[in-house]
Order: sequence, then C-alpha cells, then structure tokens
Amino acid sequence: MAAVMGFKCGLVGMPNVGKSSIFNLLTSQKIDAKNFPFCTIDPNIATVEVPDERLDKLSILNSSKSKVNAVIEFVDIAGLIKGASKGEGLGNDFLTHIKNTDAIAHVVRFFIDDDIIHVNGKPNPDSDFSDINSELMLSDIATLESILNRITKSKNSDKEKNILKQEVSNALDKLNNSNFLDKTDLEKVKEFFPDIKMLTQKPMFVIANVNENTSEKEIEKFKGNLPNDITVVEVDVKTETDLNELSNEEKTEFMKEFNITESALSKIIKTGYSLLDLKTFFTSGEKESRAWAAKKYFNAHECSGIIHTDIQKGFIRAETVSYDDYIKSGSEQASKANGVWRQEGKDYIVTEGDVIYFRFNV
Ligand SMILES: Nc1nc2c(ncn2[C@@H]2O[C@H](COP(=O)(O)OP(=O)(O)O)[C@@H](O)[C@H]2O)c(=O)[nH]1
Ligand SMILES: [Mg+2]
Repeated sequence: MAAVMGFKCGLVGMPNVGKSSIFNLLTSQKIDAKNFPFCTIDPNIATVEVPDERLDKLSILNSSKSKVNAVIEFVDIAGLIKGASKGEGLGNDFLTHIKNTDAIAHVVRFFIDDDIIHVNGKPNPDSDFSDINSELMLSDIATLESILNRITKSKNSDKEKNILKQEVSNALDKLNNSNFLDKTDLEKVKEFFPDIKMLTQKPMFVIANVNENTSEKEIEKFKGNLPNDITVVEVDVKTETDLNELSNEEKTEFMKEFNITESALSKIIKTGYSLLDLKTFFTSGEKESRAWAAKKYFNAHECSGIIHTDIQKGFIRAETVSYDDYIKSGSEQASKANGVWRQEGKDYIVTEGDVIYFRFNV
C-alpha cells in the first residue's frame, strides 16, 4: 500500500445541489500547491489541511521549525446526471475521476430556494439520491461486462474461468436489482484483475445541504430510507460560507445563533476518517511536528513505512508516548523521567494520538 497521508474525497450529486459551493467552502483554507508535489493545478481538485489542535500544541511545545498537517484532497466532480453512464452530460469522463477517489461524498439538496433551478423541476432528496446511485450502478455493470470479456480471453483454465464468471454474474444480479455491491463481492476476480475499481464498493456518505427552510422531518424521512450504515452529515453551506466573511468573534456568536456547533470541514473529516478506518499518529521534534494518517489496524512497522520505506526496512523499535502523557509531562525528557515513554516492537498496534520516534538502521 502506498503512503496514506489522508484521503481523496470526491463530491458527487445532481447539478445545482451545491457541490461547487461545498468544495469552495471546504477548500477556502486550501494549501499552496507548491508545497505538495502531488497536488495538481486542476481547479476542481484541492488539497486541504486537516486541522488538529494536538499538532499545534506539540509544535509549540518543541518549538518546531515546521508543522505539517495531514491532508485531504477534495475533487469537485461535475457533470453527473441521469444518463451519464450512457454518455449524457459529460458522460463517462467524470466516472474515471470517481474511480480514483477513496471515498464518495454524495451531496443531496435539502435547501429550499425557488430561485435555484432544479434539473427535474423540484428537488426530491430520495429520487435525486437514487438517480445518481443508478448511474454508479450502471457504470459498474458496464465495467463488469468488459471484465467478462477479459475473463473469456484470459489464459485461465475453464474451471477457473467459470468460477470467475459466476462471481461476476452474482455481482451483476445485485446491480440489476438496484443494489450496491458489498465489500466482499468480486474477491477472486480482483485477485486476477487487481486494476478494477467498482464505484458502488467505494465508501460513501451523504452531505445534506440544508437551509433554514429545510424541515427536520424531511431529513428524518430520507434517513429512514437509507441503508443504515450510510452516515448523513448536515451542512448549511450558504450560511457557513457567509460566516467565513466575519471576524472570528462575530463568527462564534453567529454560529451559536444559527445552531452550527461544528464546521462542515470538521464534520466531513471525522466522517471520512471513520469511514476509511483511519487513525492519526504524530512525530514531533525541533525540526518538524507532523501528523500522519494510517489505517487503524496498522502496527508500528507499517506506520513507519508511511514515513519512509527505509525506516520500515531498517526498523529497530518504536519509542512512543500517548499524546496526553506527552502533554502532561511537558517534554520528551520529562515523559522518559515519568516512565510513560515506552519501547515497542514491530507488532505494536499504534494508538490514536501516539507520539512516536522510530529507531532504525540503514
Ligand atoms: N439558497 C441556497 N442556495 C444554494 C445553497 N447551496 C448552493 N446554492 C446555490 O445553488 C446554485 C448551484 O450551486 P453549485 O454549488 O454551483 O451547485 P453544483 O452544480 O452542485 O456544483 C448556486 O447559485 C449556489 O449559490 C444553499 O445552501 N442555499
Ligand atoms: Mg458545480
């Protein structure tokens, strides 16, 4: 697995539901592209820092020369409309964009505003949501049909071919019955064709774009119709964007008034991290304090590889202390004196918030 530094989140949804507005809101604290070599200049892709107060504190404590936050990349995927998988709108191009994301944020319009046109005349969260999902399913059906071809042409034995075709056919049945694929579908097919990416197997959450006219009932009704493992994040994009123009003091005051307890960015980061099973660990010293994102199940050895493959190859041990113990002690030296500084081996499952120093040999 390549270095996990955060994740790439694609915004999909019907036209005029607020995708670009959300993209602009989330990326208003966008980091300069030149600091991130993997960052493209595409206006629809932006890299955003994951705010983390713990990192701020560590950086101050160690007077670090630089501070590097974890990042999330957002992609504003325009052009998905009913019929897209058949080439309507921008057609299949944008489906490729979705294939390259780690998670899909499905934006659904709940705000009521007669001035903003809806492509089907009137917003209907349930049918908007299912229209877009149908396009994802149709795209997966097309992918599977081309896979069937590849299986037939492959050099596998007839017995193997039949096993693979059966798996594809089970998946097609699900999709043709308007169901998403499960994570466990197509396991064998993927062993043979590791490059295939199914859209309906991507982790998905919903961003409900609400305004003051949205009724709580409508949201509850929508949630009731969802498969229960889909998280719904409510965001009032317009109000939050307006609040960004204010001073911090005014902002805090108005957030209270509008009952906004947490920023859209913060809610989306939390949802994404939990959907993708990510945890954060830190490295911190005079030179740099840095936050790293890793899969929750990663042990010390795997986490060291996120920083550098050389560290993983020459891994000796992880010296680590929990964030709270580090802050309570006040420094690396003091946490050693307090006996909270631990020596851990390769298999140690890194805990959320651990501050780690990796010892290695090259
Ligand atoms: N009243 C209202 N208008 C919104 C809201 N979000 C987006 N809009 C407006 O809806 C239109 C389409 O928004 P946009 O972000 O471009 O939608 P996209 O097509 O999904 O990217 C724009 O005129 C926005 O200003 C909202 O929460 N409330
Ligand atoms: Mg747009």
